[in-house]
Amino acid sequence: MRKLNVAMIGGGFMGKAHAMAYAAMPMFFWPAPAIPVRKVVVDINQEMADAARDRFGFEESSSDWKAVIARDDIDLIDICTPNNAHAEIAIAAAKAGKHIICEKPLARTGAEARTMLEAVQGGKSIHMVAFNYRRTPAVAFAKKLINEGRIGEILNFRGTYLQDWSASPESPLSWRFQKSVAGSGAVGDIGTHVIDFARYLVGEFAAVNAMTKTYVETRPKQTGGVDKLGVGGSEANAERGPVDVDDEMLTMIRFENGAIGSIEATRNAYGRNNFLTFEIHGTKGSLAFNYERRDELQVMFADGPIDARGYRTVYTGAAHPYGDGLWPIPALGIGYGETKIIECYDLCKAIVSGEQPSPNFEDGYKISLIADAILSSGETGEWVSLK
Ligand code: 4PW
Repeated sequence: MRKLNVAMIGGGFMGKAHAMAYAAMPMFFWPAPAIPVRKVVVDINQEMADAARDRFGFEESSSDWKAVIARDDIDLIDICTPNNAHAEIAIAAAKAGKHIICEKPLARTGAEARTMLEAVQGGKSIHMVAFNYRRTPAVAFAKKLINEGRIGEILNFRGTYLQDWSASPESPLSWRFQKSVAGSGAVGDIGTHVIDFARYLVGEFAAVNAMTKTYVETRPKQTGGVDKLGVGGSEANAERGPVDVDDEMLTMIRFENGAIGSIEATRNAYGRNNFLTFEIHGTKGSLAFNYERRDELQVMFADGPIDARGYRTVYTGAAHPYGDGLWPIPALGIGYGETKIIECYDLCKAIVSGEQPSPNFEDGYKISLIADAILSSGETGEWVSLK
């Protein structure tokens, strides 16, 4: 069975998710399309790289990503760094002819994303952006129902991504709140996941009209490099630094196919943990999904009996997308880990077949352009065209 030697750059929170997926994928999807080998993990210094090697089961560790990309025995470069490092690493990996998976968002801006797309165009690299949530079986099932016409023509899309891990003003000033590193705040960090849902399920954006807002103007400077997502990470009475990104986005959408919609995303929503949702209404029915209840898809087909109208819950299992590799009984529980395992499965299939997966760098570029448009509209209050 083909083996794929993986070099993972970045051993933090997303590195853990990706490393777990490389180890577990063949256990779920057997025979696996290929066996990922956790060959080298790279981090910002050798001590952190050694710790990631030991923790995540890699054979080697390094603090020199350029040397690792130059190795002939590496097949796949996995970028799990903060956003400001994505472009340089991905462009070098493309030039070296490596396959690439890059964490989302692809880049800090559309212009930066374009340089990454141009680097892979015309080459043989398989490239993917890790918008993992579309691979939740319930979301993939929604896509199947839409493709089959089960809800008819889509009229509208309503998406949210609400979290509260940074609602406290004492949540540290991590890289996610620094424009030079992240590119933007809620828009790029979590809004892009909903944009990916909307493009995947409804279609291309024609225009957006948005509001953006920063609620917390300063945060305590973070101690240490680890991205704690709001829990701890800063000393009591630490010096505070300025926040120069958005905490909230709220946008209207015109889709190219005539549908309309909205997206709201913020990390300042006390009471909401990972409240990633969509609701789609069509001419023959509706679909609704809430990631916090990710085994479930709410479906309503308008041709049902009038005295039984309403949403009903479908629990995903063996009869649904990816069901042949996951758990045998519906509602046994799909987790964040399973979405990354499925992502790894589809990436390995793509590398073996040579067929580009989605979302790839072109999707990542289009999503970055939409994020730019939302930020621009948030400044002007005007509609911004994507055409
Ligand atoms: O991509 C997002 C991250 O930036 C994830 O969906 C969750 O929110 C987990 O961490 C952050």
